[in-house]
Amino acid sequence: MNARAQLPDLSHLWMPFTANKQFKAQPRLLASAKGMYYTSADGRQILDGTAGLWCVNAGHCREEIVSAIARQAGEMDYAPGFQLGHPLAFEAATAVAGLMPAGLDRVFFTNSGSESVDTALKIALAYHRARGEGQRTRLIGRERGYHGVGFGGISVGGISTNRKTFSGALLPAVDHLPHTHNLEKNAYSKGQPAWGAHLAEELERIIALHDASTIAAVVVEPMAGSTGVLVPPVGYLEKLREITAKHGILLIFDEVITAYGRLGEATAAHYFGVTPDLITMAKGVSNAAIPAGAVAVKREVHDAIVNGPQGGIEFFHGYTYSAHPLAAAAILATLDIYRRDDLFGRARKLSGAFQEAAHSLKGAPHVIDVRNIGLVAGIELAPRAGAPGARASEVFQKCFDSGLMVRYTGDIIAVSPPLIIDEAQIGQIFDQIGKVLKEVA
Ligand code: PXG
Ligand code: PLP
Repeated sequence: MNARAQLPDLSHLWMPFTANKQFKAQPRLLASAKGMYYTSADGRQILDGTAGLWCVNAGHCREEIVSAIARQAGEMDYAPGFQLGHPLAFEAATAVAGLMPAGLDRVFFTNSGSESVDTALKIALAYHRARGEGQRTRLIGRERGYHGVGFGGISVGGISTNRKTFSGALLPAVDHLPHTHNLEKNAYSKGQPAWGAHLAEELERIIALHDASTIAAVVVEPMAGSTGVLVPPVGYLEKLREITAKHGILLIFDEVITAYGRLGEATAAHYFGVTPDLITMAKGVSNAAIPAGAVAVKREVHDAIVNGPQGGIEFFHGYTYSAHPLAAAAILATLDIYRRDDLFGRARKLSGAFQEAAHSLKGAPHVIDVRNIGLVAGIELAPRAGAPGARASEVFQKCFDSGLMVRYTGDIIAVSPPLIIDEAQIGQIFDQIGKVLKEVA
C-alpha cells in the first residue's frame, strides 16, 4: 500500500516491449543494483538471473566503470565523431578489436544492438558495391531470429509479431533460413544438439532460387537468445560458413547477446571455432552501464570500402553518438574487468555446474525441455491450453515476487546471469524456479 502511494506518475512513459496497461495496473519497479542483486522499489533484494537484459555481464555498478564514466563526464562530456575524434574512441576500438577473432580488427561504433545490425547490413551492401557487385542486395536471415527493431533488423528478423504491423515497409529483398528448434529431435540436449546441421543446407536452396549474384549477406545469431535459447546444432554454423564463403556471400554473426563471455569465450565465433566476416555487439561491451554497441569487421571488408573507388567520405553512415566519450570510457573499463577478473574463463568453469543445475528441472511440473550452453539456459514449458505464454508469465511474476529475476518469451524461461555468479547462487536460481513451477497451474 505504502509502496503504491510513493509511485511516480506512470501515465506518460510508453514502455518498450511491455504490456503497458497490465504493467501500470501492477507495476514492478527497481530502485538500485549492486553485484548480483537488484533492490526493488519496495526494498526487496532480487537475485539477477538475467544480467538485466542479457547485458550486465560483470555484475552491477562496478566501481571501475562507474568512476571511468564519472571522470569522463567531467573532463569532456561529448565530442563530435564526424571529421573529428578523441583518443578514447580509438583506444576503445583497439580494445574491442583485441578481443575479436583474428582478422576482425576494424570497429564501427553504435549505441545499441539494433543500430549495430543495421550498420552491419549497410556495410555488407557497401562492400559489394565497392567491389563492383552492387546487384548483391539480398539479405538472408532466419526464422525465430531477433536482430533488434530497426527496419533492417526486423526485415531479416524472424519474429512475426515484430514484423506484421510493418509488413508493407520491410526491406524488399530478404529471405529466411528455417530455424533449428525441434523438440522431438533435440529435447534436453546438453550443449549443442546433435540433430539439425542439415538445416544449414537450406541456404543452398535459397541461393539456387535467387542466385548468389543477388545475395549480399547471411545474418544469424550463433545462439538465438531472445526467441528462447536456441543452441546451434553440431556442425550447423560450420556449414553456413562453408556455403557463404563458396558463394562470395558475407556471413554476419549477431553477437549482441553472445559476445563478452556468455558462452565462456569473448565471442561465440571463438566458442564454435567459426569466423564470420562481421560481428555485431552491444550489451556486454559496456556492461550496459552506458548505451554502446559496435560492429567488428574483417579487415578486407573494411579495406574494400575505405580503400575503394569512393572519394571523400567512404561510408555514408554514422550516429551522433558513435564512440560517445562516456561509452568509450565505459567500454575500456568494462573490457579491463573482463580481462583482469578472467570473467570469460569463470563462465567457462561454471558452465558444467550451471548445466547440471539447469537440467535438474527435467521432470519438474510443466517442463518439456531444458537446453543450455555456457551460462545461458532455456526452460521450455508446456503452454496452458488456450493461453500461450500465460504459464511462463506467471512463473516470471512469482519468481520476481520471491526475489529472483528471470526472463520469459512465449512459454520459455531464460536464465543468463552475470558472469560473477557463484555456484551457490546458480543452485538458488534453479531451486527457486523448481519451487515456483510446483505452485503454478
Ligand atoms: N540482436 C540481438 C541478437 C539481440 O539479442 C538486438 C540485436 C538489439 O539490441 P538493442 O540494444 O537494440 O535492444 C538484441 C537485443 C530478451 C531481450 O529478453 C533481448 C534483447 C533485447 C531486449 C530483451 O530476450 N536483445
Ligand atoms: N533526425 C534528425 C532531425 C537529426 O538531425 C539527426 C542527427 O543529426 C538524427 C535524426 C539522427 O540522430 P542520431 O545521430 O542520434 O542517430
